[in-house]
Amino acid sequence: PFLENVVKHPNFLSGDFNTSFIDSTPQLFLFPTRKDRGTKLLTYIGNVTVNGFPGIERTEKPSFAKPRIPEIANVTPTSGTKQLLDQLGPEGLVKWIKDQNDVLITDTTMRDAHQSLLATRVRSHDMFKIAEQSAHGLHDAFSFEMWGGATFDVAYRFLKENPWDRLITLREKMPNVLLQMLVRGANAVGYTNYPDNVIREFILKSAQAGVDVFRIFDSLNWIKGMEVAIDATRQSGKIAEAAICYTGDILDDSRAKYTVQYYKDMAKELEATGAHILAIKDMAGLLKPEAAYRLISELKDSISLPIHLHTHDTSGNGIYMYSRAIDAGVDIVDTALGTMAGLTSQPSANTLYYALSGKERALRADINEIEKLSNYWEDVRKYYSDFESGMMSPHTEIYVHEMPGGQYSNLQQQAKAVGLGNRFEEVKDMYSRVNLLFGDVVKVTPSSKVVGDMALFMVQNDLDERSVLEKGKTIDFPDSVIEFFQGYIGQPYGGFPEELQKVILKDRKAITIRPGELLEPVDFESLKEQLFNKWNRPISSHEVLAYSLYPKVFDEFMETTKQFGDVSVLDTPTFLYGMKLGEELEVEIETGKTLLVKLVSIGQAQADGKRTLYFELNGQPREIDIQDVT
Ligand code: 3PY
Ligand code: ZN
Repeated sequence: PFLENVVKHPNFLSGDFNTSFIDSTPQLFLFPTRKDRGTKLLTYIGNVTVNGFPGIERTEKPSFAKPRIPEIANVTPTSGTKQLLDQLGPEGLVKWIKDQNDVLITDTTMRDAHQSLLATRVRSHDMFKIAEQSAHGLHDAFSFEMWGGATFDVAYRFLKENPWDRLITLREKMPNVLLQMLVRGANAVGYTNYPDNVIREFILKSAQAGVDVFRIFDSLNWIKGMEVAIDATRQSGKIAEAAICYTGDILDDSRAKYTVQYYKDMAKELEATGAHILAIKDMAGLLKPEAAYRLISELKDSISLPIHLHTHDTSGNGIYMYSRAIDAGVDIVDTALGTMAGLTSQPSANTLYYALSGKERALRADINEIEKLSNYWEDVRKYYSDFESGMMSPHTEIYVHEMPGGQYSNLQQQAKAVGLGNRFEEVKDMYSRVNLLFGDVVKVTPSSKVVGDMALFMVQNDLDERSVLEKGKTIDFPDSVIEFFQGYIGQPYGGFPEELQKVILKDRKAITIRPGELLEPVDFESLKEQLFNKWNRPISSHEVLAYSLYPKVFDEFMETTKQFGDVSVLDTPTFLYGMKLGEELEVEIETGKTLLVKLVSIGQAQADGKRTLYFELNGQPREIDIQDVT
């Protein structure tokens, strides 16, 4: 077990071989007894059973059908793009993409699809159960997008699991296809700018842990905000996919700011900056079919990079739009498995497969395998039904308000929280007005949040464009809006509207340089030491990075694991709903080690609000006291 622990140790996997981590990692020699782990898990289960899970309507644990898992032969999956990258290097892979005529897909099921449909709540447990099958069934895919964006902080914050473990395990189980992540440029996987050395270290460690393709964007399409991440990716020997966020409408002459020329100029600059692939990131699903045809055709004539197109199917036009982009020669498109596709998610791979039948450029895929993988996700999606957005049909109003797929339900929640739940129509309308007030900006995390915060603020305070300018000197604007106008998330194309900037900033200063140039580098060694002293155990470089990005979230995660242990081993219904009286279940706490848990009874609440839960753990009675806070 020692060797097994060592090779699974995050420092081993993160490439920190140089340090004497074995000597400095006493936990490798501590094999927690079943009792410790068992008690902690029972405490978690007891707590969810009594108090529920945040965001889940409290009902008794529903009965879910066992997810349909396709059977696969016990052989290594057919080699794919990962082997090509290893053999040919990034440049060779780029040449391979350009030399072949079929349409390639990136499967987003494990990242953007659930980020956009289920508030990013899909757990690693459910991904691991289908990972090997996905590697077999989708061996022809260009990549799996399965990391980055909001998945990093949601894993720690809400799922109480380590996102690095997700990456490392998926890498092991999916060795044949490229793994791809979304990086918000200088904001990494956060909402604020980080020091350059944090960005570099984050990319290096992500590359070592398994990421091959880094899709890098800036929330204002400000290339300066992307340069460090692009360079770090190249330095790591991985594929730098630089993204242009698509906004506005190139078919609408009255929207003169974001023209085809604007996109072509940016594409050329990104090519010169060292991008291997160009991504068009249509984060709100605004790109219309003929616009796609025109944009992709003109980009193909202007640059020599392969083009990778991303969209959200909110309007329902996704497949038609892809079809036109494919006619124009797009190389790769993002799709999700059918049962995790459509609406605010990506267009369906299954649908695209049939949409292209009879066309010259086909989707090279085994549709039967894709259908089987989709069946699995149809079953698993039911676990997370409380996190569905409630959108039932395509929404073409997206073309008017331009809100990114993932923001819609979020802003709806924010509106409810400040008492504007029944004025959401006004909030959406204000969102597009704020966009114009700000000078028509790119809206994607984190700039989209700034526009959303301002829209809520204006509706709440009965402000309009005129009163903001006239009374603004006496108004305290939301922090995110002030920081935006200070230049702390970068510089918008065309600059800030000056009069509004003065009103919002008052006597604060704005910067025009890269925020990263002003931020002190993080001293990782001393941070490691600090965290070691705080948590009284060795800290891996992954943990140091997690703390550098999200100090509070990381600390809370450490507290939770101290109390409950590793809850990622629980099946999702138990993780979200706890147990039913009399229920028995098996929890595999590590390969070959299973706990048998039965919930026997739940005692009455005592005067202090505590209840005793009576379990059987591997046949032995066990009592757990839980504070009832319902
Ligand atoms: C993210 O930044 O998480 C996004 O998905 C943006 O579209
Ligand atoms: Zn997206």
